[in-house]
Amino acid sequence: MADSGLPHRPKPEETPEAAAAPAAEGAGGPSKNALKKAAKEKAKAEKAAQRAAQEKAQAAAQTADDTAKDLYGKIPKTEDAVPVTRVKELSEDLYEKEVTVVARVDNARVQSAKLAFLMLREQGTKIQAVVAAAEPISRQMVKWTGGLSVNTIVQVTGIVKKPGVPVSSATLSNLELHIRKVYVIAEAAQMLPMQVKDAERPPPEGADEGQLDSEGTPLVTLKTRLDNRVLDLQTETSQAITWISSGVAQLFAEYMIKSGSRWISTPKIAGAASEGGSNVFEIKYFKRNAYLTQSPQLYKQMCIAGDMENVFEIAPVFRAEDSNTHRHLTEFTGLDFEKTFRHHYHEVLEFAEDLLVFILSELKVRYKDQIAVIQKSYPKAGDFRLPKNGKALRLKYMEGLALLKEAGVDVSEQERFENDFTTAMEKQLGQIIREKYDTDFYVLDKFPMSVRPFYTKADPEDPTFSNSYDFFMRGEEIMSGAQRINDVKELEDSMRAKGLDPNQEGFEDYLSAFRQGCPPHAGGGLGLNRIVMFFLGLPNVRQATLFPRDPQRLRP
Ligand code: AMO
Repeated sequence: MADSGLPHRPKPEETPEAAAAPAAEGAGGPSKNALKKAAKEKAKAEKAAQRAAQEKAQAAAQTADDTAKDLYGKIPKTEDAVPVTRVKELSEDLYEKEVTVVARVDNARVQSAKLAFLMLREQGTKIQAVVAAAEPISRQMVKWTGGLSVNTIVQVTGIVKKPGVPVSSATLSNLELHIRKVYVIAEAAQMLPMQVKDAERPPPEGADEGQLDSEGTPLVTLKTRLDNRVLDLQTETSQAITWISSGVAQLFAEYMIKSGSRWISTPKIAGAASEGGSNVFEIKYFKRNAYLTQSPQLYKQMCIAGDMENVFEIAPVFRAEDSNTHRHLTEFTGLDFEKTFRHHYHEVLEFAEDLLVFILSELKVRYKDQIAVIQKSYPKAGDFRLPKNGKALRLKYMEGLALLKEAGVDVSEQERFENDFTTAMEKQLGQIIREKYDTDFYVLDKFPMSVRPFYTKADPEDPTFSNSYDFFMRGEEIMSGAQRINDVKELEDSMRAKGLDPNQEGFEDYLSAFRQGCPPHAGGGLGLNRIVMFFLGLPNVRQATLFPRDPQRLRP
Protein backbone atom coordinates (compact mmCIF):
# COMPACT_ATOMS: atom_id res chain seq x y z
CA MET A 1 0.00 0.00 0.00
CA ALA A 2 1.34 3.45 -0.84
CA ASP A 3 2.12 5.70 2.07
CA SER A 4 -0.92 7.85 2.58
CA GLY A 5 1.05 10.42 4.58
CA LEU A 6 -1.44 10.02 7.44
CA PRO A 7 -0.29 8.96 10.97
CA HIS A 8 -0.35 5.20 11.31
CA ARG A 9 -3.45 3.96 13.15
CA PRO A 10 -2.89 0.53 14.70
CA LYS A 11 -5.34 -2.20 13.63
CA PRO A 12 -7.16 -3.83 16.62
CA GLU A 13 -4.91 -6.90 16.52
CA GLU A 14 -1.82 -4.66 16.72
CA THR A 15 -2.77 -2.96 20.01
CA PRO A 16 -0.95 -3.81 23.25
CA GLU A 17 -4.33 -4.87 24.74
CA ALA A 18 -4.77 -7.42 21.97
CA ALA A 19 -1.27 -8.78 22.53
CA ALA A 20 -1.94 -9.23 26.23
CA ALA A 21 -5.40 -10.79 25.81
CA PRO A 22 -5.81 -14.53 25.89
CA ALA A 23 -6.53 -16.21 22.57
CA ALA A 24 -10.26 -16.13 21.90
CA GLU A 25 -10.53 -19.87 21.44
CA GLY A 26 -9.09 -20.65 24.86
CA ALA A 27 -5.69 -21.35 26.19
CA GLY A 28 -5.23 -24.45 24.02
CA GLY A 29 -5.39 -22.40 20.70
CA PRO A 30 -8.19 -22.47 18.04
CA SER A 31 -10.72 -25.30 18.23
CA LYS A 32 -10.82 -28.06 15.59
CA ASN A 33 -14.08 -26.69 14.24
CA ALA A 34 -12.64 -23.23 13.73
CA LEU A 35 -9.62 -24.66 11.92
CA LYS A 36 -11.87 -26.72 9.65
CA LYS A 37 -14.03 -23.72 8.87
CA ALA A 38 -11.00 -21.59 8.04
CA ALA A 39 -9.59 -24.28 5.73
CA LYS A 40 -12.95 -24.55 3.98
CA GLU A 41 -13.14 -20.79 3.46
CA LYS A 42 -9.63 -20.78 2.07
CA ALA A 43 -10.39 -23.56 -0.40
CA LYS A 44 -13.54 -21.76 -1.51
CA ALA A 45 -11.65 -18.53 -2.12
CA GLU A 46 -8.96 -20.37 -4.08
CA LYS A 47 -11.58 -22.02 -6.26
CA ALA A 48 -13.32 -18.71 -6.98
CA ALA A 49 -10.01 -17.09 -7.93
CA GLN A 50 -9.19 -20.03 -10.19
CA ARG A 51 -12.61 -19.78 -11.87
CA ALA A 52 -12.24 -16.01 -12.42
CA ALA A 53 -8.79 -16.49 -13.91
CA GLN A 54 -10.12 -19.22 -16.17
CA GLU A 55 -13.01 -17.03 -17.36
CA LYS A 56 -10.65 -14.14 -18.00
CA ALA A 57 -8.32 -16.35 -19.99
CA GLN A 58 -11.28 -17.79 -21.90
CA ALA A 59 -12.61 -14.31 -22.71
CA ALA A 60 -9.15 -13.21 -23.83
CA ALA A 61 -8.83 -16.31 -25.98
CA GLN A 62 -12.29 -15.76 -27.40
CA THR A 63 -11.50 -12.14 -28.24
CA ALA A 64 -8.23 -13.24 -29.73
CA ASP A 65 -9.93 -15.72 -32.01
CA ASP A 66 -13.16 -13.65 -32.42
CA THR A 67 -13.25 -13.30 -36.17
CA ALA A 68 -15.68 -10.36 -35.75
CA LYS A 69 -13.85 -8.43 -33.05
CA ASP A 70 -13.52 -5.33 -35.26
CA LEU A 71 -17.09 -5.56 -36.54
CA TYR A 72 -18.92 -4.61 -33.34
CA GLY A 73 -18.53 -2.71 -30.10
CA LYS A 74 -17.91 0.96 -29.47
CA ILE A 75 -17.71 2.88 -32.75
CA PRO A 76 -14.10 3.18 -33.98
CA LYS A 77 -12.91 6.55 -35.33
CA THR A 78 -12.56 5.11 -38.84
CA GLU A 79 -16.32 4.42 -39.05
CA ASP A 80 -17.28 8.07 -38.43
CA ALA A 81 -16.81 8.98 -42.06
CA VAL A 82 -18.95 6.20 -43.58
CA PRO A 83 -21.85 7.72 -45.61
CA VAL A 84 -25.19 7.08 -43.90
CA THR A 85 -28.56 6.38 -45.57
CA ARG A 86 -31.78 7.54 -43.84
CA VAL A 87 -33.94 4.57 -42.82
CA LYS A 88 -37.02 6.09 -44.45
CA GLU A 89 -35.12 6.32 -47.73
CA LEU A 90 -34.45 2.56 -47.87
CA SER A 91 -36.45 0.82 -50.57
CA GLU A 92 -36.66 -2.36 -52.61
CA ASP A 93 -34.35 -0.68 -55.16
CA LEU A 94 -31.56 -1.34 -52.67
CA TYR A 95 -32.04 -5.13 -52.47
CA GLU A 96 -28.62 -6.85 -52.20
CA LYS A 97 -26.85 -3.48 -51.72
CA GLU A 98 -24.80 -2.60 -48.65
CA VAL A 99 -26.02 0.41 -46.65
CA THR A 100 -25.13 2.04 -43.35
CA VAL A 101 -27.84 3.47 -41.11
CA VAL A 102 -27.86 5.22 -37.75
CA ALA A 103 -30.87 4.34 -35.64
CA ARG A 104 -32.13 3.46 -32.19
CA VAL A 105 -32.58 -0.10 -31.00
CA ASP A 106 -36.35 -0.41 -30.65
CA ASN A 107 -36.02 -4.02 -29.55
CA ALA A 108 -33.20 -6.60 -29.38
CA ARG A 109 -33.56 -10.33 -28.97
CA VAL A 110 -31.32 -13.38 -29.17
CA GLN A 111 -33.05 -16.21 -31.05
CA SER A 112 -30.26 -18.78 -30.63
CA ALA A 113 -26.48 -18.90 -30.18
CA LYS A 114 -26.20 -18.19 -33.89
CA LEU A 115 -29.06 -15.76 -34.53
CA ALA A 116 -30.25 -12.43 -33.11
CA PHE A 117 -32.69 -9.75 -34.24
CA LEU A 118 -32.75 -6.00 -33.81
CA MET A 119 -35.69 -3.78 -34.56
CA LEU A 120 -34.16 -0.45 -35.59
CA ARG A 121 -36.08 2.82 -35.38
CA GLU A 122 -35.19 6.16 -36.94
CA GLN A 123 -37.70 8.99 -36.28
CA GLY A 124 -40.47 6.44 -35.93
CA THR A 125 -39.65 4.41 -39.06
CA LYS A 126 -38.75 0.82 -38.23
CA ILE A 127 -36.77 -1.83 -40.05
CA GLN A 128 -35.74 -5.29 -38.86
CA ALA A 129 -32.05 -6.24 -38.81
CA VAL A 130 -30.71 -9.77 -38.48
CA VAL A 131 -27.31 -10.96 -37.34
CA ALA A 132 -26.38 -14.57 -38.02
CA ALA A 133 -23.15 -16.35 -37.03
CA ALA A 134 -21.33 -17.20 -40.27
CA GLU A 135 -17.78 -16.19 -41.15
CA PRO A 136 -16.74 -13.51 -40.30
CA ILE A 137 -19.71 -12.91 -37.92
CA SER A 138 -18.99 -14.74 -34.67
CA ARG A 139 -21.26 -16.15 -31.98
CA GLN A 140 -19.85 -13.52 -29.63
CA MET A 141 -21.02 -10.78 -31.99
CA VAL A 142 -24.49 -12.36 -32.20
CA LYS A 143 -24.75 -12.54 -28.41
CA TRP A 144 -23.53 -8.95 -27.97
CA THR A 145 -25.91 -7.58 -30.63
CA GLY A 146 -28.93 -9.38 -29.18
CA GLY A 147 -28.04 -8.01 -25.75
CA LEU A 148 -27.99 -4.31 -26.75
CA SER A 149 -30.20 -2.26 -24.48
CA VAL A 150 -33.38 -0.75 -25.88
CA ASN A 151 -33.01 2.80 -27.23
CA THR A 152 -29.23 2.60 -27.68
CA ILE A 153 -28.19 4.53 -30.79
CA VAL A 154 -26.25 2.27 -33.15
CA GLN A 155 -24.57 2.50 -36.53
CA VAL A 156 -25.38 -0.59 -38.53
CA THR A 157 -23.88 -1.63 -41.84
CA GLY A 158 -25.67 -4.42 -43.64
CA ILE A 159 -27.06 -5.81 -46.86
CA VAL A 160 -30.67 -4.92 -47.73
CA LYS A 161 -32.60 -8.16 -48.34
CA LYS A 162 -36.16 -9.25 -48.93
CA PRO A 163 -37.37 -11.03 -45.78
CA GLY A 164 -38.79 -14.56 -46.06
CA VAL A 165 -42.14 -13.25 -44.88
CA PRO A 166 -43.00 -9.56 -44.54
CA VAL A 167 -42.05 -8.22 -41.08
CA SER A 168 -45.44 -6.96 -39.93
CA SER A 169 -44.08 -5.15 -36.85
CA ALA A 170 -41.71 -3.04 -39.00
CA THR A 171 -42.67 0.05 -41.01
CA LEU A 172 -40.51 -1.22 -43.89
CA SER A 173 -42.02 -4.70 -43.81
CA ASN A 174 -40.55 -5.79 -47.14
CA LEU A 175 -36.97 -4.99 -46.20
CA GLU A 176 -34.53 -6.58 -43.80
CA LEU A 177 -30.95 -5.58 -43.01
CA HIS A 178 -28.44 -8.43 -42.81
CA ILE A 179 -25.90 -7.07 -40.38
CA ARG A 180 -22.20 -6.90 -41.22
CA LYS A 181 -21.14 -4.38 -38.62
CA VAL A 182 -22.86 -2.87 -35.60
CA TYR A 183 -21.34 -0.15 -33.45
CA VAL A 184 -22.68 1.77 -30.47
CA ILE A 185 -22.82 5.56 -30.89
CA ALA A 186 -24.67 6.33 -27.63
CA GLU A 187 -25.75 3.78 -25.07
CA ALA A 188 -29.17 3.94 -23.38
CA ALA A 189 -29.74 3.19 -19.70
CA GLN A 190 -30.79 -0.41 -19.05
CA MET A 191 -34.10 0.59 -17.45
CA LEU A 192 -36.28 3.14 -19.25
CA PRO A 193 -39.30 4.57 -17.42
CA MET A 194 -41.49 3.80 -20.42
CA GLN A 195 -41.10 1.71 -23.56
CA VAL A 196 -41.43 3.70 -26.77
CA LYS A 197 -43.12 0.72 -28.45
CA ASP A 198 -45.80 0.67 -25.72
CA ALA A 199 -46.58 4.31 -26.50
CA GLU A 200 -47.09 3.62 -30.20
CA ARG A 201 -50.83 3.13 -29.68
CA PRO A 202 -53.18 5.89 -28.46
CA PRO A 203 -53.43 6.37 -24.69
CA PRO A 204 -56.40 4.82 -22.89
CA GLU A 205 -59.33 7.09 -22.12
CA GLY A 206 -59.04 6.80 -18.32
CA ALA A 207 -56.12 8.12 -16.27
CA ASP A 208 -55.58 4.82 -14.36
CA GLU A 209 -52.05 3.48 -14.66
CA GLY A 210 -51.34 -0.18 -15.42
CA GLN A 211 -54.11 -0.76 -17.97
CA LEU A 212 -53.59 -3.56 -20.50
CA ASP A 213 -55.20 -4.11 -23.89
CA SER A 214 -57.02 -7.34 -24.80
CA GLU A 215 -53.68 -8.98 -25.68
CA GLY A 216 -52.12 -8.02 -22.35
CA THR A 217 -49.90 -5.27 -23.78
CA PRO A 218 -49.48 -2.22 -21.51
CA LEU A 219 -51.47 0.90 -22.42
CA VAL A 220 -49.52 4.00 -21.51
CA THR A 221 -51.62 6.85 -20.09
CA LEU A 222 -51.31 10.41 -21.39
CA LYS A 223 -49.84 11.46 -18.02
CA THR A 224 -47.01 8.88 -18.21
CA ARG A 225 -46.31 9.89 -21.82
CA LEU A 226 -46.13 13.57 -20.94
CA ASP A 227 -44.00 12.87 -17.84
CA ASN A 228 -41.59 11.04 -20.17
CA ARG A 229 -42.12 13.31 -23.16
CA VAL A 230 -38.64 12.81 -24.66
CA LEU A 231 -39.35 9.08 -25.07
CA ASP A 232 -42.93 9.79 -26.17
CA LEU A 233 -41.67 12.17 -28.88
CA GLN A 234 -39.79 9.22 -30.41
CA THR A 235 -42.96 7.34 -31.39
CA GLU A 236 -43.95 7.32 -35.04
CA THR A 237 -47.17 9.20 -34.23
CA SER A 238 -45.49 11.93 -32.15
CA GLN A 239 -42.87 12.35 -34.85
CA ALA A 240 -45.63 12.91 -37.43
CA ILE A 241 -47.64 15.27 -35.17
CA THR A 242 -44.59 17.45 -34.49
CA TRP A 243 -44.06 17.72 -38.25
CA ILE A 244 -47.66 18.95 -38.66
CA SER A 245 -47.06 21.61 -35.94
CA SER A 246 -43.92 22.70 -37.74
CA GLY A 247 -45.92 22.75 -41.00
CA VAL A 248 -48.67 25.00 -39.60
CA ALA A 249 -46.12 27.58 -38.39
CA GLN A 250 -44.24 27.41 -41.68
CA LEU A 251 -47.36 27.75 -43.84
CA PHE A 252 -48.62 30.66 -41.72
CA ALA A 253 -45.30 32.48 -42.15
CA GLU A 254 -45.17 31.59 -45.85
CA TYR A 255 -48.64 33.05 -46.54
CA MET A 256 -47.91 36.17 -44.51
CA ILE A 257 -44.53 36.85 -46.10
CA LYS A 258 -45.97 36.27 -49.60
CA SER A 259 -48.57 38.93 -48.82
CA GLY A 260 -45.89 41.46 -47.88
CA SER A 261 -46.38 41.11 -44.15
CA ARG A 262 -43.54 41.81 -41.71
CA TRP A 263 -42.52 39.25 -39.08
CA ILE A 264 -42.49 40.95 -35.67
CA SER A 265 -41.50 39.99 -32.13
CA THR A 266 -43.31 41.83 -29.36
CA PRO A 267 -42.51 41.75 -25.63
CA LYS A 268 -43.90 38.98 -23.47
CA ILE A 269 -43.19 40.85 -20.26
CA ALA A 270 -45.33 43.90 -19.58
CA GLY A 271 -45.48 46.40 -16.76
CA ALA A 272 -49.27 46.25 -16.48
CA ALA A 273 -52.03 43.71 -17.04
CA SER A 274 -53.47 45.94 -19.71
CA GLU A 275 -55.73 43.49 -21.53
CA GLY A 276 -57.82 43.27 -18.37
CA GLY A 277 -59.27 40.21 -16.76
CA SER A 278 -57.87 38.01 -14.05
CA ASN A 279 -56.23 35.49 -16.35
CA VAL A 280 -52.78 37.07 -16.28
CA PHE A 281 -49.63 35.66 -14.69
CA GLU A 282 -47.86 38.02 -12.33
CA ILE A 283 -44.08 37.64 -12.14
CA LYS A 284 -41.30 39.13 -10.05
CA TYR A 285 -39.35 41.75 -11.98
CA PHE A 286 -36.43 43.01 -9.90
CA LYS A 287 -37.98 45.21 -7.21
CA ARG A 288 -41.45 45.32 -8.73
CA ASN A 289 -44.03 43.06 -10.33
CA ALA A 290 -44.58 42.50 -14.03
CA TYR A 291 -47.01 40.43 -16.13
CA LEU A 292 -46.77 37.85 -18.91
CA THR A 293 -48.70 39.05 -21.93
CA GLN A 294 -52.02 37.36 -22.71
CA SER A 295 -51.63 38.13 -26.43
CA PRO A 296 -49.66 40.55 -28.60
CA GLN A 297 -52.92 42.44 -29.18
CA LEU A 298 -51.92 45.91 -28.00
CA TYR A 299 -48.43 45.69 -29.53
CA LYS A 300 -49.56 44.49 -32.96
CA GLN A 301 -51.98 47.44 -33.09
CA MET A 302 -49.19 49.80 -31.98
CA CYS A 303 -47.12 48.47 -34.92
CA ILE A 304 -49.99 49.47 -37.24
CA ALA A 305 -49.92 52.93 -35.63
CA GLY A 306 -46.18 52.82 -36.36
CA ASP A 307 -46.97 52.56 -40.10
CA MET A 308 -46.03 48.90 -40.46
CA GLU A 309 -49.29 48.15 -42.39
CA ASN A 310 -49.18 44.38 -42.30
CA VAL A 311 -47.55 42.43 -39.46
CA PHE A 312 -47.52 38.92 -38.02
CA GLU A 313 -46.01 37.08 -35.09
CA ILE A 314 -45.50 33.48 -33.95
CA ALA A 315 -44.91 33.49 -30.20
CA PRO A 316 -45.98 32.15 -26.82
CA VAL A 317 -49.20 33.41 -25.28
CA PHE A 318 -49.82 33.09 -21.53
CA ARG A 319 -53.20 32.56 -19.88
CA ALA A 320 -53.61 32.12 -16.14
CA GLU A 321 -56.90 30.26 -16.60
CA ASP A 322 -57.57 27.40 -14.23
CA SER A 323 -59.30 25.51 -17.06
CA ASN A 324 -58.60 21.80 -16.96
CA THR A 325 -60.07 20.82 -20.31
CA HIS A 326 -59.02 18.98 -23.47
CA ARG A 327 -58.32 22.28 -25.27
CA HIS A 328 -56.95 24.74 -22.69
CA LEU A 329 -53.28 25.39 -22.01
CA THR A 330 -51.72 28.05 -19.79
CA GLU A 331 -49.05 28.65 -22.46
CA PHE A 332 -49.70 28.13 -26.15
CA THR A 333 -48.25 29.21 -29.47
CA GLY A 334 -50.12 32.17 -30.89
CA LEU A 335 -50.21 32.97 -34.59
CA ASP A 336 -51.18 36.62 -34.70
CA PHE A 337 -51.61 39.11 -37.50
CA GLU A 338 -52.79 42.67 -37.97
CA LYS A 339 -53.42 44.48 -41.23
CA THR A 340 -54.68 47.81 -42.53
CA PHE A 341 -57.60 47.96 -44.98
CA ARG A 342 -58.94 50.54 -47.39
CA HIS A 343 -62.73 50.27 -47.45
CA HIS A 344 -64.15 47.45 -45.36
CA TYR A 345 -62.93 45.04 -42.68
CA HIS A 346 -64.09 42.16 -44.90
CA GLU A 347 -60.90 42.75 -46.92
CA VAL A 348 -58.99 41.48 -43.87
CA LEU A 349 -61.57 38.80 -43.07
CA GLU A 350 -61.21 37.40 -46.58
CA PHE A 351 -57.42 37.53 -46.25
CA ALA A 352 -57.70 35.45 -43.03
CA GLU A 353 -60.17 32.99 -44.59
CA ASP A 354 -57.83 32.41 -47.52
CA LEU A 355 -54.98 31.98 -45.02
CA LEU A 356 -56.77 29.10 -43.31
CA VAL A 357 -57.80 27.46 -46.60
CA PHE A 358 -54.14 27.74 -47.71
CA ILE A 359 -52.75 26.23 -44.48
CA LEU A 360 -55.24 23.39 -44.28
CA SER A 361 -55.15 22.40 -47.94
CA GLU A 362 -51.34 22.61 -48.13
CA LEU A 363 -51.04 20.46 -44.98
CA LYS A 364 -52.99 17.75 -46.79
CA VAL A 365 -50.62 17.86 -49.77
CA ARG A 366 -47.23 18.46 -48.14
CA TYR A 367 -47.72 16.25 -45.10
CA LYS A 368 -49.74 13.38 -46.56
CA ASP A 369 -47.23 10.77 -45.32
CA GLN A 370 -47.36 12.10 -41.77
CA ILE A 371 -51.17 12.29 -41.89
CA ALA A 372 -51.29 8.63 -43.03
CA VAL A 373 -49.14 7.65 -40.01
CA ILE A 374 -51.34 9.58 -37.54
CA GLN A 375 -54.48 8.13 -39.12
CA LYS A 376 -53.45 4.63 -37.95
CA SER A 377 -54.02 5.78 -34.36
CA TYR A 378 -56.48 8.64 -34.89
CA PRO A 379 -58.76 7.74 -37.81
CA LYS A 380 -60.17 11.28 -38.16
CA ALA A 381 -56.70 12.63 -39.08
CA GLY A 382 -57.26 12.21 -42.80
CA ASP A 383 -60.87 13.27 -43.12
CA PHE A 384 -60.81 17.01 -42.41
CA ARG A 385 -63.33 18.49 -44.84
CA LEU A 386 -62.53 21.73 -46.60
CA PRO A 387 -64.99 23.73 -48.71
CA LYS A 388 -64.99 22.26 -52.22
CA ASN A 389 -64.85 25.64 -53.97
CA GLY A 390 -61.78 26.70 -52.00
CA LYS A 391 -63.69 29.54 -50.33
CA ALA A 392 -64.44 29.53 -46.61
CA LEU A 393 -68.07 29.22 -45.53
CA ARG A 394 -69.02 32.44 -43.77
CA LEU A 395 -72.20 32.78 -41.71
CA LYS A 396 -73.38 35.55 -39.47
CA TYR A 397 -73.48 34.82 -35.74
CA MET A 398 -77.29 35.15 -35.85
CA GLU A 399 -77.47 32.63 -38.71
CA GLY A 400 -75.51 30.17 -36.58
CA LEU A 401 -77.87 30.85 -33.72
CA ALA A 402 -80.86 30.18 -35.99
CA LEU A 403 -79.36 26.82 -37.07
CA LEU A 404 -79.01 25.80 -33.42
CA LYS A 405 -82.53 26.93 -32.63
CA GLU A 406 -83.87 24.99 -35.58
CA ALA A 407 -82.16 21.90 -34.13
CA GLY A 408 -84.05 22.44 -30.86
CA VAL A 409 -81.17 23.91 -28.82
CA ASP A 410 -82.11 26.38 -26.08
CA VAL A 411 -80.32 29.57 -27.15
CA SER A 412 -82.39 32.05 -25.11
CA GLU A 413 -79.34 33.46 -23.23
CA GLN A 414 -77.55 33.98 -26.54
CA GLU A 415 -80.61 35.63 -28.06
CA ARG A 416 -80.55 38.10 -25.18
CA PHE A 417 -76.83 38.66 -25.95
CA GLU A 418 -75.92 37.70 -22.39
CA ASN A 419 -73.43 35.04 -23.36
CA ASP A 420 -71.41 33.71 -26.26
CA PHE A 421 -72.14 30.14 -27.47
CA THR A 422 -71.12 27.45 -25.00
CA THR A 423 -68.54 24.82 -26.05
CA ALA A 424 -71.36 22.25 -26.39
CA MET A 425 -73.32 24.62 -28.65
CA GLU A 426 -70.25 25.29 -30.80
CA LYS A 427 -69.66 21.57 -31.23
CA GLN A 428 -73.28 20.96 -32.15
CA LEU A 429 -73.20 23.83 -34.64
CA GLY A 430 -70.08 22.20 -36.12
CA GLN A 431 -72.03 18.97 -36.65
CA ILE A 432 -74.99 20.78 -38.22
CA ILE A 433 -72.70 22.71 -40.57
CA ARG A 434 -70.79 19.55 -41.54
CA GLU A 435 -74.05 17.85 -42.50
CA LYS A 436 -75.54 20.85 -44.26
CA TYR A 437 -72.46 22.36 -45.97
CA ASP A 438 -69.97 19.47 -46.01
CA THR A 439 -67.15 21.43 -44.38
CA ASP A 440 -65.23 21.23 -41.07
CA PHE A 441 -63.93 24.78 -41.42
CA TYR A 442 -66.21 27.80 -41.22
CA VAL A 443 -66.42 31.37 -40.02
CA LEU A 444 -68.95 33.23 -37.90
CA ASP A 445 -69.07 36.99 -38.45
CA LYS A 446 -70.81 39.83 -36.61
CA PHE A 447 -70.73 38.74 -32.98
CA PRO A 448 -72.80 40.70 -30.45
CA MET A 449 -70.76 43.64 -29.14
CA SER A 450 -71.52 42.58 -25.56
CA VAL A 451 -69.40 39.40 -25.81
CA ARG A 452 -66.29 40.98 -27.40
CA PRO A 453 -63.29 42.87 -25.96
CA PHE A 454 -63.07 46.67 -25.64
CA TYR A 455 -60.88 47.20 -28.73
CA THR A 456 -63.55 45.72 -31.06
CA LYS A 457 -65.27 48.03 -33.54
CA ALA A 458 -69.06 48.10 -33.30
CA ASP A 459 -71.04 47.53 -36.49
CA PRO A 460 -71.81 51.10 -37.64
CA GLU A 461 -75.19 49.97 -39.00
CA ASP A 462 -76.30 48.17 -35.83
CA PRO A 463 -74.04 48.74 -32.81
CA THR A 464 -75.63 45.80 -30.96
CA PHE A 465 -73.33 43.76 -33.17
CA SER A 466 -69.64 44.16 -33.96
CA ASN A 467 -67.26 43.81 -36.87
CA SER A 468 -65.78 40.73 -35.31
CA TYR A 469 -65.40 37.09 -36.27
CA ASP A 470 -64.41 33.66 -34.97
CA PHE A 471 -63.04 30.76 -37.03
CA PHE A 472 -63.96 27.16 -36.24
CA MET A 473 -62.53 23.75 -37.02
CA ARG A 474 -64.71 20.71 -36.30
CA GLY A 475 -66.97 22.99 -34.25
CA GLU A 476 -64.28 24.40 -31.95
CA GLU A 477 -62.79 27.89 -32.00
CA ILE A 478 -59.32 28.31 -33.46
CA MET A 479 -59.28 32.03 -34.16
CA SER A 480 -60.77 35.27 -32.87
CA GLY A 481 -60.46 38.56 -34.65
CA ALA A 482 -62.07 41.87 -35.41
CA GLN A 483 -61.86 45.29 -36.87
CA ARG A 484 -60.31 47.44 -34.14
CA ILE A 485 -61.42 50.85 -32.99
CA ASN A 486 -58.84 53.30 -34.41
CA ASP A 487 -60.30 56.54 -33.06
CA VAL A 488 -58.95 57.41 -29.63
CA LYS A 489 -62.18 58.97 -28.34
CA GLU A 490 -64.24 55.97 -29.41
CA LEU A 491 -61.64 53.66 -27.85
CA GLU A 492 -61.81 55.42 -24.49
CA ASP A 493 -65.62 55.32 -24.54
CA SER A 494 -65.53 51.61 -25.35
CA MET A 495 -63.15 51.00 -22.44
CA ARG A 496 -65.46 52.78 -20.05
CA ALA A 497 -68.45 50.87 -21.40
CA LYS A 498 -66.59 47.64 -20.57
CA GLY A 499 -65.76 48.86 -17.05
CA LEU A 500 -62.11 49.71 -17.81
CA ASP A 501 -60.42 52.96 -16.86
CA PRO A 502 -58.53 54.54 -19.80
CA ASN A 503 -56.25 56.22 -17.24
CA GLN A 504 -55.27 52.88 -15.76
CA GLU A 505 -51.53 52.15 -15.75
CA GLY A 506 -50.44 50.44 -18.94
CA PHE A 507 -53.02 51.97 -21.27
CA GLU A 508 -51.23 55.30 -21.78
CA ASP A 509 -48.74 54.01 -24.38
CA TYR A 510 -51.49 52.12 -26.22
CA LEU A 511 -53.83 55.11 -26.27
CA SER A 512 -51.14 57.59 -27.28
CA ALA A 513 -50.49 55.41 -30.34
CA PHE A 514 -54.01 56.33 -31.44
CA ARG A 515 -53.79 59.98 -30.45
CA GLN A 516 -51.31 60.62 -33.25
CA GLY A 517 -53.62 58.96 -35.81
CA CYS A 518 -53.88 55.30 -36.75
CA PRO A 519 -55.28 53.85 -40.01
CA PRO A 520 -58.31 51.51 -40.02
CA HIS A 521 -57.16 47.96 -39.37
CA ALA A 522 -58.29 44.49 -38.40
CA GLY A 523 -56.57 41.28 -37.43
CA GLY A 524 -56.82 38.01 -35.63
CA GLY A 525 -55.17 35.56 -33.28
CA LEU A 526 -54.96 31.83 -33.92
CA GLY A 527 -53.96 29.03 -31.56
CA LEU A 528 -51.41 26.81 -33.32
CA ASN A 529 -51.91 23.92 -30.88
CA ARG A 530 -55.65 23.92 -31.47
CA ILE A 531 -55.29 24.02 -35.25
CA VAL A 532 -53.08 20.91 -35.10
CA MET A 533 -55.40 19.16 -32.65
CA PHE A 534 -58.62 19.77 -34.61
CA PHE A 535 -57.09 19.23 -38.04
CA LEU A 536 -55.88 15.79 -36.95
CA GLY A 537 -58.91 15.00 -34.78
CA LEU A 538 -56.72 14.42 -31.69
CA PRO A 539 -58.63 14.08 -28.43
CA ASN A 540 -56.36 16.39 -26.43
CA VAL A 541 -54.47 19.62 -27.17
CA ARG A 542 -51.54 18.35 -25.06
CA GLN A 543 -50.84 15.79 -27.78
CA ALA A 544 -50.37 18.70 -30.18
CA THR A 545 -48.00 20.54 -27.82
CA LEU A 546 -44.30 19.75 -27.38
CA PHE A 547 -44.02 20.34 -23.63
CA PRO A 548 -47.52 21.30 -22.49
CA ARG A 549 -48.21 23.71 -19.65
CA ASP A 550 -51.55 23.50 -17.87
CA PRO A 551 -52.73 24.25 -14.31
CA GLN A 552 -51.36 20.87 -13.18
CA ARG A 553 -48.23 20.59 -15.30
CA LEU A 554 -45.00 22.60 -15.22
CA ARG A 555 -42.61 19.84 -16.32
CA PRO A 556 -40.74 18.52 -18.25
P1 AMO B 1 -58.51 34.76 -28.03
O1 AMO B 1 -58.40 34.98 -26.57
O2 AMO B 1 -59.81 34.27 -28.54
O3 AMO B 1 -58.22 36.10 -28.82
O4 AMO B 1 -57.35 33.77 -28.47
C1 AMO B 1 -57.08 33.52 -29.83
C2 AMO B 1 -56.95 32.03 -30.11
O5 AMO B 1 -55.98 31.46 -29.26
C3 AMO B 1 -56.35 30.14 -28.91
N1 AMO B 1 -56.49 30.01 -27.45
C4 AMO B 1 -56.04 28.98 -26.71
N2 AMO B 1 -55.38 27.85 -27.04
C5 AMO B 1 -55.03 26.99 -26.04
N3 AMO B 1 -55.29 27.21 -24.74
C6 AMO B 1 -55.93 28.34 -24.35
N4 AMO B 1 -56.16 28.56 -23.06
C7 AMO B 1 -56.34 29.27 -25.35
N5 AMO B 1 -56.98 30.46 -25.34
C8 AMO B 1 -57.06 30.89 -26.61
C9 AMO B 1 -57.64 29.84 -29.61
C10 AMO B 1 -58.21 31.23 -29.81
O6 AMO B 1 -59.11 31.27 -30.89
N6 AMO B 1 -56.33 39.19 -29.00
C11 AMO B 1 -57.29 38.21 -29.47
C12 AMO B 1 -57.04 37.88 -30.92
C13 AMO B 1 -57.32 39.01 -31.90
O7 AMO B 1 -58.41 39.61 -31.83
O8 AMO B 1 -56.45 39.26 -32.74
C14 AMO B 1 -57.17 36.95 -28.63
O9 AMO B 1 -56.20 36.69 -27.97
O10 AMO B 1 -57.36 29.21 -30.84
